[in-house]
Amino acid sequence: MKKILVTSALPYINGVPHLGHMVGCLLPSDVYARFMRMMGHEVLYIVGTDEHGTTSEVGALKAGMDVQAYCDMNHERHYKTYKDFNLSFDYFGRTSSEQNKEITYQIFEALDKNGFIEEREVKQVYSIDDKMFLADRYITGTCPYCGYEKARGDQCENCTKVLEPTDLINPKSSISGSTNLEVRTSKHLFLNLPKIEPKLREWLKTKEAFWPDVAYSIALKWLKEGLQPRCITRDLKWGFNVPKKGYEDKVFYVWFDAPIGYIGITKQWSDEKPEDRNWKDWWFEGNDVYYVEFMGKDNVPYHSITFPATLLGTGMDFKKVDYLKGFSYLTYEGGKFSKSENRGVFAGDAISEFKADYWRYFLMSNVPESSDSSFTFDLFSGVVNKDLNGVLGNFVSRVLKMTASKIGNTVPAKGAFETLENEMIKNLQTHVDLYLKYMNELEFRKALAELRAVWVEGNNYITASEPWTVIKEDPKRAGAILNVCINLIRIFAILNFPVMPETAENMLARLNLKIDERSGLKDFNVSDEMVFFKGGESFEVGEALFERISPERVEELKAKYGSAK
Ligand code: B3M
Ligand code: ZN
Repeated sequence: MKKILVTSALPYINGVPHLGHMVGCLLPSDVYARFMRMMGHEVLYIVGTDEHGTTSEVGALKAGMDVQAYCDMNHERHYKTYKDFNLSFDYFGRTSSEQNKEITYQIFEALDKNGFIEEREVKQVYSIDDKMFLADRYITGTCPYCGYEKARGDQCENCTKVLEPTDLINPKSSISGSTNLEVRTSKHLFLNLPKIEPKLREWLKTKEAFWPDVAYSIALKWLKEGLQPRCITRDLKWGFNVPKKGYEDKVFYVWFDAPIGYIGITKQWSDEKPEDRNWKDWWFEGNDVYYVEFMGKDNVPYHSITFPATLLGTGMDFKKVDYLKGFSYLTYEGGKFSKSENRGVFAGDAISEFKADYWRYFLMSNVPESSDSSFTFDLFSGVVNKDLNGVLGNFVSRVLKMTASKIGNTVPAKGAFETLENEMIKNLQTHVDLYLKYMNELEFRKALAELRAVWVEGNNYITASEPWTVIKEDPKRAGAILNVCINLIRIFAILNFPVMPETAENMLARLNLKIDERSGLKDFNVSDEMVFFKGGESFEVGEALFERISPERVEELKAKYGSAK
């Protein structure tokens, strides 16, 4: 048994999560956490809201609310959305918590003591019309590196290059659109990344063989381009005040305290039950902890360079990421999701249309692992109708209905396995082994293809064994075939659980069973599992597992959520 720490990029408090956010970190982190629990490991899965920075100040201003109240309200909204998607985090915390403040201060003080913090005069963009310093994301302009015209002052989302606001060509305020900007000078604190670089390179080298390409290559690209000292303070009100003389009026930059938030949230979790939880067990001297982080590729530089450098600079033995899973993007009907243009399916809407598992399955089987992937309602309905209804749902209802009508609502007696069964079990074990292997390796697309192949084996088996014909001549053998099929329903449910927890529980409930979340997949052996039901156990047929999506419904959905431009 291993201790596995799982974190997902912490969503910005004022953002409205869409399917791209779900698939680009949150869902895969949940699938992985569930999977690892079912493999018998001790998992701690941490998520929460990223609350500081100008975006929150601006959001609160627009909502006419105090920033704290605005964040409280939105924290609840995020929490509800992720619960609706059945994310199984152990704690959903906040980067603005007292715990995070305490740890952020400790880390800052250690960095300062070790000589990694330096003071510099900086030029900052002040918006005369908005009467405020425009931080980072609130300045847009042309990226000096790739020419992308809508680059933000903190990062160009086109080439992923991290920027300083003053790098932008033709900058304007994205709050008011004003170009009436001027550059003012003030003193700020910088994290001296070049000074930490030797330690960082040494650490990063140990990841080369393990990290997926998307993540490692971004980290490497950053190092090649040369690290610069990074400004970690801002002239804002909402944030942790900087505990250093002369800087009390400034706050830490959101990207300084946000990743520390993983630690702060772990402490929130442990403070709730200090008698049996200790955040330090997960974050210090963590040779017994395997730490996996999930995020979109634009987050990779912060998690592969700045955050590890921050931790390394403290000289304390903080746990650092062991495996960094970075994702590309999900497109919506060939374009981008956009709240302002009302294009795309946002997480709350998604749940109002279909239950979480429809989305979970579609998104996980199309997760943008090595390149961007697309969401369209045509693709979505195809997958729901073909895989979920045609293969999985069809198998379950066919088997249970047939058994109920021909035999009754009890599982028929088990019989001796014949060649058909032995062949099927062999094939199934092959797919199961691959499924477990790919899940272990975080190769989700491949894993989901194997999961589907598992269901297909069930359908092939029932087609080949023809219990509806056999029953006329040999009811005992037909019963034995249906016994195998009902055992398969249980097996499928267990295998489905990390991806489709609700469906799995629904399938098991028909068989009067519950899922074993804490080790159900450990040493999963198909032959052993195939003899779980001996016969005589009662079951219920239940409703269809999934609804089919008609072409008319697809058109309605496209019209409702916007289609490609
Ligand atoms: N909130 C950025 C994002 O949502 C940021 C992640 C923080 S992770 C510590 O893309
Ligand atoms: Zn660019």
